[in-house]
Amino acid sequence: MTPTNTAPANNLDAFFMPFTANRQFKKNPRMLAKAKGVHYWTPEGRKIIDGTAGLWCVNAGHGREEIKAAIAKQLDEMDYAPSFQMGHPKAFELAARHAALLPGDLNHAFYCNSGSEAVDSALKIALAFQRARGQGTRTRFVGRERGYHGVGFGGISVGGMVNNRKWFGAMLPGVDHLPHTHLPQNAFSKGQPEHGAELADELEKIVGLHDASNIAAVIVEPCAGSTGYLPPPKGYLQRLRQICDKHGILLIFDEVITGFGRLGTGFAAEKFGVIPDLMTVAKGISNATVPMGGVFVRKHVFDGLMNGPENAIDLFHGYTYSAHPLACAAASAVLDIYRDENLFERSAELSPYWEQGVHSLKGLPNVTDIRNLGLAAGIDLAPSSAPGARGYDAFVKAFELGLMVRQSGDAIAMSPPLVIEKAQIDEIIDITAKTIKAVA
Ligand code: PXG
Ligand code: PLP
Repeated sequence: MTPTNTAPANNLDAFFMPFTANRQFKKNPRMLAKAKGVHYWTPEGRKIIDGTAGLWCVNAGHGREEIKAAIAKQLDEMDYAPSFQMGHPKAFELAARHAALLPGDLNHAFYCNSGSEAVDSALKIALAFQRARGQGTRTRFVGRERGYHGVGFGGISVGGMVNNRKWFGAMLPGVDHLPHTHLPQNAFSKGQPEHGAELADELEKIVGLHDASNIAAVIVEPCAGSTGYLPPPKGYLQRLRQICDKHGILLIFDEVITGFGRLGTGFAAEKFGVIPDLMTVAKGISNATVPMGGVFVRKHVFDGLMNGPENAIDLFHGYTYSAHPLACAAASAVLDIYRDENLFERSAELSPYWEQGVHSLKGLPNVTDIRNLGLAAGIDLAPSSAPGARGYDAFVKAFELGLMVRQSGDAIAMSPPLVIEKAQIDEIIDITAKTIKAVA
């Protein structure tokens, strides 16, 4: 049929919304029509403060003119170019800039279009690397309970969120999960919790069960985001790194949320002084203007894949839109903003104020835990009638009161744009307090 340009007015039916209760939403939609700085506006003109940087992604704030100009310029020059057996300058320039910015010898960049693609790419790079170095029996992966690694089959296999898994039987074979690190004795910790480093030792048990010669890689979020924000216990990531090194297992940090300034450093790897072998990123890489993801790879992994004949393809993997020129242009303009406005440092400077703000909510009805690290936080609420009901009510109430938060079960998470001002943090905390009281 020929497309018509007369869309039926107010018909919300056709859009199959992702991660949404479609019928419930369409009865009472929450629409966003405009965004600038740290605010959204509804179509009716109601102003909403963005407590979550969109979905943890608009780190430099909305409507950045510099990014718009860079995208427009690129679109004028060249809309699209393939990256298979050819290239365009912006991709190489961006990779060199990322390599310079990354800690340690994470100095090669593979590009894709989302965090989910980044995770699948990283898992495949890990397998290919192990095989290329003559250890092709290393095919197993280790993820972690309460981990979120996107929605590809690889990502849900290593991920640890039951609803994202239970509907989709066919997953990667050969995956084990470390225990999560959300311990009751750490409740209301400010920053990294004290207890739980020893949970990394569970990896030794998994090695004992399968033998290291069968394990390709471990993947964890250095600070778990989607399941309510779980900062790593002190010493945990260091221990994980040691055990991986001891057994020749690659360590993958999924920094889709923690990357690009969320923790007050460029990357969590820097913050914790732990360099993973592979790092996945997305979201803040392009400030969410053009979809983009990436896998940053350490020298030894890259070199390990360069061992075949020079005229042979090194990795049989890539996307039509790998290193899309518009995404590269956007990502480069975003790096200029991060640099010129010192946004990673700004995130670090604001964190104590943010920490004080979120922990001031302790003592409000049903608040059972508050966690923070960098410019993000998770607040657990006691369940009401059914699991997730109070969390959902809080999300809806906050939106009514003019604040965007994220809900995960009965936890709410917040991660404002790094350009947020102190007075706006006060506003976020104030509306959150009103929300929590309203859903008591
Ligand atoms: N890894 C991590 C650690 C993530 O947080 C992905 C992979 C997947 O990225 P894409 O771009 O494929 O969505 C993510 C994404 C939430 C929420 O509410 C979090 C994400 C996405 C949507 C919602 O916490 N994280
Ligand atoms: N911070 C970010 C985000 C960057 O992208 C860069 C360089 O690209 C730097 C810092 C370093 O800036 P300079 O090279 O001007 O010292």
